[in-house]
Amino acid sequence: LPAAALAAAPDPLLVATGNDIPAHVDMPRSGFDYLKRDVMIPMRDGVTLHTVIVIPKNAHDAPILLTRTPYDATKRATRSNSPSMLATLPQGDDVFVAGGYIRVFQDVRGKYGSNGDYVMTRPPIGPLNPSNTDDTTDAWDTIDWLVKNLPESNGRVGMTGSSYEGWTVVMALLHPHPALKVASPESPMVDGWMGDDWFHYGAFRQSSLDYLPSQMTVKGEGDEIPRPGYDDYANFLKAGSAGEFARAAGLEQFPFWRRMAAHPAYDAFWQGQALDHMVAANPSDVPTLWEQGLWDQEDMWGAIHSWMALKAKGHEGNNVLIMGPWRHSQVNYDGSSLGRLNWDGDTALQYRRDILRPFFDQYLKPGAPKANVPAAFIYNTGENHWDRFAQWPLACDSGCTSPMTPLFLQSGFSLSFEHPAANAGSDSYVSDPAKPVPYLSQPVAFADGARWKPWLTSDQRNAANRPDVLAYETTPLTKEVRISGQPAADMFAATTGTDADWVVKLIDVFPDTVPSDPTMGGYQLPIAMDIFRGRYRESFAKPAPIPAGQVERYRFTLPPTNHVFLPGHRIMVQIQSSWFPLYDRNPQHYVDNIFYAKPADYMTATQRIMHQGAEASAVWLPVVPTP
Ligand code: PG9
Repeated sequence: LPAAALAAAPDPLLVATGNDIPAHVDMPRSGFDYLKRDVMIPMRDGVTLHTVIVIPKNAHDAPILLTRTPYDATKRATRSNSPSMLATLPQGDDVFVAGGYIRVFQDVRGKYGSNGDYVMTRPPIGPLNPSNTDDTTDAWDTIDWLVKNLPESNGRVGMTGSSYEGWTVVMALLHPHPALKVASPESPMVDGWMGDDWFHYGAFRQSSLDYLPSQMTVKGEGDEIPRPGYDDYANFLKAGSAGEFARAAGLEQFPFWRRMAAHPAYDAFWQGQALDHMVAANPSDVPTLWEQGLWDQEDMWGAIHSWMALKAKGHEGNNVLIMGPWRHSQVNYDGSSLGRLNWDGDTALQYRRDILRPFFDQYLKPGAPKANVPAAFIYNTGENHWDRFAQWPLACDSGCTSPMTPLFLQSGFSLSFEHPAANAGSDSYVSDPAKPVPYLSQPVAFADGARWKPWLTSDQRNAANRPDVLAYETTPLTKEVRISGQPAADMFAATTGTDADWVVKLIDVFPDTVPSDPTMGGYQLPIAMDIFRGRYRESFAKPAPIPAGQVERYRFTLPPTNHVFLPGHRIMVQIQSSWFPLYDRNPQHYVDNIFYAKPADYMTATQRIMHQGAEASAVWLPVVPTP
């Protein structure tokens, strides 16, 4: 066409006019088995929260399953862009899709599409939160809106979510809306200092640092911290303290980092947001499944301690403990294996199908049968099957059917149930902060999820052979040792320094020959391990230097387990004073705030572990008879 003709009557199929993005687009959704609605739900203070609602086509009288998330509601509700609701929602929602549930994801205040300010795991209204809203009120207001505005629903709501999303479930339980009929906090972040994401018994988890810029640089998804090299062992060693790494990465711009760095001890800041204490002080009637993995590398404190705290106050009736052979959040994925370990089928699906869904149905679908759910449903990682317990733990210090049994360290690096003789001595090692013990063999990058996720099951032989790791083991067992509860480390130890970390690992050593899988011969499988920062031996709130050269007692519980050490296996206990770079290094010379330790503060120390008479170091095992 001549230019003049085109100018006079532009052909839109030939000439670009206007905006290529139409003002309104409606993509065809015929063949979709669900509807998706995006809404902004108003909270009591006027702030609106972005909420994605996925409704099965032709739904009526359907229950609602709600997850409140800091991880992008739109993305959480879109595993794939598919006409099938099953393919669209996350893998772990499979059983709820099959059950005709309405699925709701909501961005927490201040994140992604929601308005308002974001506060990291915002503490409940009170001394640490002087406002009128928290994630308890936001959950309440959301549930209130959902039951009034979803004509397809039956007015009954269940909440679920893992980790941070699990924390939002626990927050909702502090003052639940009457329509919240059932809940499942999965690996909830409950106490960031004692044993969830930020610290373990006061030792700081440097792996969490990337989380800060990824969550708080922007409303959406931020970047992780750029690294000078691939190996985080080298990156963190070069930086010095965790505080120095954080400063160099620009984290001092984040208010949450400044709060955390100012509170290295378990003071009012951490105590004031420890939800296990709060749920027990303010127990709800909502039937609740408290779930965590037996090798949960991120939040292994929250669920078990909340459930134990509720149980101690007599609220077992509506609170159930679930522990599968899983890494963090694996409950929502395939649970057939973890690291080198293979289970009897997809244990995560078994749990979702046989316990989670029937339990939710019972409370959310009038007329549904009563679910067959025991007080505790825990995988037996030695015998490879689920156990159903009418009560748990089976062994503990008091009130259980079996007492705890000490497994004593002995001379000659052996371990046995006999009390060591009065003069059986001690062993020592030199802990050098310049050469800390790696938690995984180098090179190790926190960003390498394939190694991070199963790391708690990793073969401990690399550590066992280091001169700064003590390894004690039994002879091959002639009969099984069955444990079901929480092991406890009980160490009598001295250091030439004035502060020290103690890492204690309970390990199942496989026989040299494993016929079913020869490459597993001699595998050292961690069953329960943790780290304890020595300055907190008398008080978590008020640290104190360790008197150099003096034997002190260190007692701390290890993560829960339900395991059988089989005949032919050995039991091993390893002890070391660093676990790097996962945990920041203890300078081994007392400084007020380890975040700000200077290079000159890091000192070599000789650590002595006693195993004699009144100083009989042991790991106390929840040993139970063979049923
Ligand atoms: N473990 C993660 C987290 C929870 C809460 C605070 C910080 C991190 C998570 O997986 O959500």
